[in-house]
Amino acid sequence: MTRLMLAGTLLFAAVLSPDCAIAAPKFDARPSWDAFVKTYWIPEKAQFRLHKGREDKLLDFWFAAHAWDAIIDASRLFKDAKTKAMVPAFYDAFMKRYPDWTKNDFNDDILWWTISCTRAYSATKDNRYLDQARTMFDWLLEHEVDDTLGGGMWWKNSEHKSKNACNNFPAVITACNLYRITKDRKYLTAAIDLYAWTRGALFDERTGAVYDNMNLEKHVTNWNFSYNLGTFIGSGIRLYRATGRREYLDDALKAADNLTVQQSPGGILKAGGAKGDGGAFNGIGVRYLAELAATKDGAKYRKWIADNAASARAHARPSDGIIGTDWSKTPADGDDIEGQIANSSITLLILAQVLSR
Ligand code: 7K2
Repeated sequence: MTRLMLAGTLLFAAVLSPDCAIAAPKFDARPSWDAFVKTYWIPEKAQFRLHKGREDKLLDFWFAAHAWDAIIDASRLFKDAKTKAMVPAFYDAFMKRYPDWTKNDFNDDILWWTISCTRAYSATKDNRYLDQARTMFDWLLEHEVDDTLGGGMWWKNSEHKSKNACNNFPAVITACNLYRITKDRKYLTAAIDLYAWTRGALFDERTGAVYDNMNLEKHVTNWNFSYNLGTFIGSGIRLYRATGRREYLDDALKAADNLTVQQSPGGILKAGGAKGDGGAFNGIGVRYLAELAATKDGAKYRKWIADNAASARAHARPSDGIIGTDWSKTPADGDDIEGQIANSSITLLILAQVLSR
């Protein structure tokens, strides 16, 4: 073969398969988002239902925060008027349901919402979201952080019996977001202190696992959930950005390895719960892994996100396009896929599209 012939063959190959040779194909989450909205959104209530085809239960306090996060993501990605209008509509309807968040015993629940409020503020610049995030977070700092056990924030405001990963890392994320927006250093100090205590109490440096909580007897419950890995990653990324200290990034990378290797046999994340709280965990894990994957240091996780999203979408239920808790198994028509589960899956697809651009 002459050199000219070889060049011609290569050129021909590139023209034939430009996607493979040059860029990965773009992932389109829109049809899956539309299926999710069609199945779970109740327009008259501007909220999501818990069960397909029923209106007796809406997504509750903490599931609603993650659903609002998905709305915020979708509005930024798709940019259409209908999706954008869902951001304030959902918030207003939620505030009618729960006007006073301090009535909720779970500090984690309040913190999922303070995170979402800072995100909604960044997306819309509507000050009500920022004011609400600050008011609630300042209240938590004042009443729920103390030196018992050496530091950290209590899990519940109705009783002080344990300090948990599920509230402390969301507190770090909120504090970092508030610091970025307001430049008030009290938030950075709070983030550094809360992270230091919780990392010391609950992070396993050897395996990258993030344990669940420490109780008053200093007993550590060593469950290692994807949502806690996620918020630990989100905390590390933010503190690395705010301080430039590499150790925060190294922590995040270790937890990301735990999530994408130990928690992902065969490369696909282990299924979340088939009902209840566990159904929301994987969406949270993926949210912060995707943030890491969007950075140069975390680029190696892009393939995991793309693979998981492709597998999840390939296992959408043919009758309604809804994706269940197991991203390698197609749900049956009779399966009751709760809204927080479908929301976890659509979150993965939306973030995969964001990363594929
Ligand atoms: O024990 C805590 C937490 O540390 C643990 O990870 C999970 C495991 O269970 C509880 S958190 C459960 C509450 C979360 N907030 C909303 C409440 O309705 C919910 O019961 O599942």
